[in-house]
Amino acid sequence: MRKSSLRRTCAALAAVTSLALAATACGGTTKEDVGKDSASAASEGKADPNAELKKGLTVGFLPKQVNNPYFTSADKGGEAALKELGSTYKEVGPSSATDTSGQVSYVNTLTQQQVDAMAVSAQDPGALCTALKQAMKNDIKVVTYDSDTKADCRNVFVSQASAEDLGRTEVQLLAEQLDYKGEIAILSAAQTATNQNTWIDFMEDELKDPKYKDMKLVKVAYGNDDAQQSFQQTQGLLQEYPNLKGIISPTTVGIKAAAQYLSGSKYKGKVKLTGLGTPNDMRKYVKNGTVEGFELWDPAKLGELAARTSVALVSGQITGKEGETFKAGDMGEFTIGKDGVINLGKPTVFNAKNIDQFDF
Ligand code: RAM
Repeated sequence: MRKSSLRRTCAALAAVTSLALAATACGGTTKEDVGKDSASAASEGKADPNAELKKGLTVGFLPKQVNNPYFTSADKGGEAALKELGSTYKEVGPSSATDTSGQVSYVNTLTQQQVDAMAVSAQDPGALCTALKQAMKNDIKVVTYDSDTKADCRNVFVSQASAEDLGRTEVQLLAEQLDYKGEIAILSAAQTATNQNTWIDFMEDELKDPKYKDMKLVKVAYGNDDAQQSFQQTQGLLQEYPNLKGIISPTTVGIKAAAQYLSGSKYKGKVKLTGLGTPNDMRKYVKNGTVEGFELWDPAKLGELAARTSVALVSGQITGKEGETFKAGDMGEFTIGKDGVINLGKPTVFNAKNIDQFDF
């Protein structure tokens, strides 16, 4: 048996049996080894940009939440790219965006199944680390997309756009809509979500600029990427803060539920709403005057880039180090930035003028 297959069989054993049993069977894989930092594994070897892309690979997608239309689009993009590249796609994942232990089990499942790479959108920055390091230790490439873990717990993070740009522009969009005045709130996803929390940090920083001195962030509420909870949180915000003038919801599930609530209430058009939404979810709320403008990237392109990055890693074209470049098919060339982050590009701002040009 090749060393790598032996290691991967051991990973499978460790994931399905007790660690002690796996340690015996695999000649000394100890609990300590399992928890060890695998950052070196992440950047092991030298990148060969001319290496041929491997075929016949299996890449597992593990979104934050499987029944979220945003991830359905993202993962479909991944599936189409893998098919084109002659590899196999599979998707596993929890149905709730707050099931972190479920996500850990799914990482272990993919490790047991000895996939070649996994693309993961993390519900929590740290909770998946041990399981992801175990996967990397066993020659499985780990890409995070959409929502990152810690940098040493994956090879590369495929980011939708610069987190700083996203956070700051959402505040700018809302400020223009409410003329730089009034109380505002944020309706986020899960309290642990790495992506939303990073954007919120930049929103809070942006609000420190004196030009926002007449705007006040009164609350960050969490709808857990659940339609009903997000709807109720919006209702709660307006009851608690009757002078609320605007809401930023940096989640496709949250912004849709908030728009639905506002649209059927006396606040329609008066309380401004922006954030991150899909044009297909938000079209009717733009047309009926509930929402003026919001932004997003194309989720399918994000999934496609995650798939192409996974295959480039397994093929040795990249290892995850800053400065490495690779060609992602028709998407063009990408360069790995600081901390192993690849940016998809700039988001699009949607409003009544352009929304009909988009279908996702
Ligand atoms: C939701 C999820 C996802 C986020 C989008 C904007 O679908 O929270 O992680 O990127 O919104």
